[in-house]
Amino acid sequence: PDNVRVSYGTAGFRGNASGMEYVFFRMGMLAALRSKLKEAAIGVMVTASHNPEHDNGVKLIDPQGEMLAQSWESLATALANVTNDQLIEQLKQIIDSQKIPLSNTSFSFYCKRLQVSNEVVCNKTTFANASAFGATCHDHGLLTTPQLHYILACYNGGDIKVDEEHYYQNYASAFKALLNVVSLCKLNPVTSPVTVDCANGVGAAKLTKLAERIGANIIDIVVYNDGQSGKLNENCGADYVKVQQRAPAGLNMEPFHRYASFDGDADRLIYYTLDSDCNFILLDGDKIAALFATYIRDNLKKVNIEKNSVSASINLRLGIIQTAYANGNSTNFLINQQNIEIACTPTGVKYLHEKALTFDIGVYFEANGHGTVSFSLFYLKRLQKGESAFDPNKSAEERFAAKKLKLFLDIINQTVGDAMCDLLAVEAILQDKNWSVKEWYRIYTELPNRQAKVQVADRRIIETGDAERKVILPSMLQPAIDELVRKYPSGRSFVRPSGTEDVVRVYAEANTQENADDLAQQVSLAVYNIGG
Ligand code: G16
Repeated sequence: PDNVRVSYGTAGFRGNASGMEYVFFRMGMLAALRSKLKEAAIGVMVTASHNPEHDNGVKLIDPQGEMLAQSWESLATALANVTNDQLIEQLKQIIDSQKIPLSNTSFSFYCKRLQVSNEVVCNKTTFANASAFGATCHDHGLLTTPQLHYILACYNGGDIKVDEEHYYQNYASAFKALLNVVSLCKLNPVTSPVTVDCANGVGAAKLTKLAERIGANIIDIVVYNDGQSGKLNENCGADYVKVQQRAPAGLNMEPFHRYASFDGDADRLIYYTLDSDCNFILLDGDKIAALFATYIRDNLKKVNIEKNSVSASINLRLGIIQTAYANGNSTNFLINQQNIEIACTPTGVKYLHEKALTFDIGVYFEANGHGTVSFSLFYLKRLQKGESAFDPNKSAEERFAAKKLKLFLDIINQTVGDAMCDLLAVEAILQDKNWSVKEWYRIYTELPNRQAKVQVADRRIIETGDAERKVILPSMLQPAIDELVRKYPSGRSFVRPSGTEDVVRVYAEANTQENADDLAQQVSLAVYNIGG
């Protein structure tokens, strides 16, 4: 349409489903071209993730299950925005500039659908590829986003028969194996259930299947918001719970029970509970990252991997990657009390993932619950040595810790943040540590914080730097924020244009909830006054 410009944002294209057909159609073409270039299958994920039901979205997945290379995001944006008259010319430009061998044949890609009103666009996507570029299309039907990443990575890794069942079998057995080890070779039933709000999305049916493969005697999962009645992501789901800092509508909570929420496509996970005074306690991506990283670090200490290294001079680097949304107290806790290295990137798991790969063990989580862990090959090799039963230099404790680390690695979906795998990982760690949710949330206390959204005339006038912690343009905005922040003890605030919604996001934290709310409101007002 005239005057409409779309862009490949934080996680692909998003918008009202009714106006997105041409974007899907063209992304189908681009996926086929990328498939020819990479000589591998490319994923096409149809979802608007945490956005409301009337929205839809599309993103491409690269061969190893990673996000589309950033250099291709601008090609995607250009292709999506040309007029029909310019389309062929634009495709030719992409083919020439990327030196795409059009004669390459037999490359397939995966396509899936998630939300209502996707059938038509999805079919167009596959049709475009099949007819215009000769690609073979595999429609995997309804999957969570991380499942598609996983299946694609396995397929391109040579397992051409991989399917959804393979995913369940893989993670169910990894979870059972880890529990088997942590409970000293006998399968302990998990003592208390975990209630999971699935945001009325695809995760409900998938989590039920995964739980069935694990067995009710081992994990007790109660699915809430399974899509039978409520609307997708409406008053429920990880984004709602995190931003509103309250339970999904209609959920009657009990103190110290474990609750979790997925988002609509099940790539985000957060936990929450009530304390004895019925205060709402959130255990978000920061707390999950802290749990994972300290668990890995503590077991690494026991394995004493360095002693077993071929070269004692090579150290394993463990790091946590956060964004500006990470709570100030989580960063303090990790750096000052746990002595764990921290890195900060802009919002978008693609940035965190990239940074995580620079560590041997990169634990990355956005505060919104989107994250996973990446492990280097070097780490894997060290672990294999560490768990070897035949090395007389190792104690039983060392081998035991190495075994746990190896099995923990197996329940992680390294391709992308995966709510189901992350849930299994949290449950396994709590089981191993014999922790209730209470011990977990007490590892540090969050600074009170507030997130807000502001609608302005054009959010693209805001440009940020320093991993989105500072506003560069408009130039008068950052001094205004700095002045407001100075008024509040432990105050911190930043603003950034969203890459998935037409809003400017505002984050504020301070010593009290009242001050955090106040600061968020003042900064929102400054954004509105300057942005119009
Ligand atoms: C996507 C991205 C996340 C990002 C979120 C919000 O999540 O994958 O990395 O944090 O959007 O982005 P923004 O603040 O730019 O709107 P999802 O779960 O919607 O795919």
